[in-house]
Amino acid sequence: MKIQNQTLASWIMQCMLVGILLFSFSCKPKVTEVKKLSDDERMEWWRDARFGMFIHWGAYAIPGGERNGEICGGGAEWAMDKLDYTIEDYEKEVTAKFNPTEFDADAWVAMAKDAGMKYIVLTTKHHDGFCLWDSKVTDYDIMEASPFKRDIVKELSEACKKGGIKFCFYHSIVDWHHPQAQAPLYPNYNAGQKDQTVVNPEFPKYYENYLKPMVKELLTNYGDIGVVWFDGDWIADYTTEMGKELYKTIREIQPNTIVNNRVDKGRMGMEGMDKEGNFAGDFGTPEQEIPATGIDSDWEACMTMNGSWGYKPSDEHWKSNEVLIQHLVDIVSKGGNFLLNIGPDAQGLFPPESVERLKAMGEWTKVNGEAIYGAKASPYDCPEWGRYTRKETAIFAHVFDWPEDGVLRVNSDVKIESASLLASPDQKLEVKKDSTGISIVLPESAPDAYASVVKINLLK
Ligand code: FHN
Repeated sequence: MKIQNQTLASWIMQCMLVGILLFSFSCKPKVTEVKKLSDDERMEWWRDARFGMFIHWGAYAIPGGERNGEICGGGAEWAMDKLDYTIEDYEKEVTAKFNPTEFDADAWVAMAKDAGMKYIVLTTKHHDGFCLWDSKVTDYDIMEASPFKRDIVKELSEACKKGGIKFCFYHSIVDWHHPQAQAPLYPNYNAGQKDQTVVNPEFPKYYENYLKPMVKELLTNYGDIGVVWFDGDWIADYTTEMGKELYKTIREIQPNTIVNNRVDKGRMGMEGMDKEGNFAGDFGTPEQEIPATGIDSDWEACMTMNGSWGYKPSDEHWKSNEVLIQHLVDIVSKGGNFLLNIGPDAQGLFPPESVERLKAMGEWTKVNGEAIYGAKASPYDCPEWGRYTRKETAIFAHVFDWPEDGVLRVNSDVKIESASLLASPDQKLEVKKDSTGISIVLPESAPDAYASVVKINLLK
């Protein structure tokens, strides 16, 4: 009987052990084997995408660049610095009131997709230090410091996944809220760290115990991250060693993630490309400007629709649809990507002016996307009538100025098999060759007011 009891007891123990094992396996998140890609393979989706949406969103949407009747110059996301909030004022008047109940991640993704954008870069933390995700590293986040208590990064990353858009995140190295990120002699939040000789001895602690763990958290809890987009690289406290280490850390967690060049110290100001030297980062980041000519490396021009990254209702200097569409073409013709910004309001809605522009870009990309996605830089100088982009078997002539005589003069090197407008692909256009060069006979009026695209199939 004793023996039988012992056998029964050990059998029960064994069953319990197996049960515990099975339970713990079923609770573990599925780990998918990640194949480490070569650099070209890793960059492929991004090089093909060409067009993405930048979203500058945070509690700064509440003041919208205005405080007590004063309007700040430049970007409204700098309100904390420019409108002289103390940290306490900002927490009370701004972050504690951030409750964007109209936020609908699926609607944002749908608008990006309809515009023809292939990826979204969201500001997870801007210079004001407020975090849009449920962070275990800080309480200064959407769950603890604001009444909203919804993890915005989770909602948007999931909506992106569902919608087939790459989710990417922006993260500021500068932090005007964290005590260790302030240069002690500069109570003005280390905003621009105007005197680069002043050293903040606390900054390495902020880097090690705050910035790095946050980046790790974002890379671990929100699925595949397309791009990590740093900003605030200019402060002297942040070093090239930190940048290189951060880059390595990111690639260790998600080997195929792409990282912008502001992770290191190589950026040449707003021009955005790397200085000579050994710097970490996968692409250059010209800001509010487009290089004059093509550049033989990866780059992405980021740009606002009006003059502000964050929501700023007083700024009515909206770029026209024509300018935005022609910027997209210009950038792709020079081998770059276009990251176009939206500054949602404090309720979580895109400003109507932005929605209107996104729609116009969507109408254009629906007809002419073939000349953008997967297209490469023009092999020729800019023609006077517009721009060229190219693919393996075709050249695309983007005509900004429709020729009055109805004849498009193209580069004399182009070996044309046939030509047609992307707006009416079944209608072949007449191609003429004479002593003056090669020309394509166009219909009387342009199918698109801003950029009509002629696809030139090349002779094999
Ligand atoms: O200071 C920021 C600015 O607010 C905005 O985020 C842009 C986007 O590229 N970057 C900074 C300046 O380089």
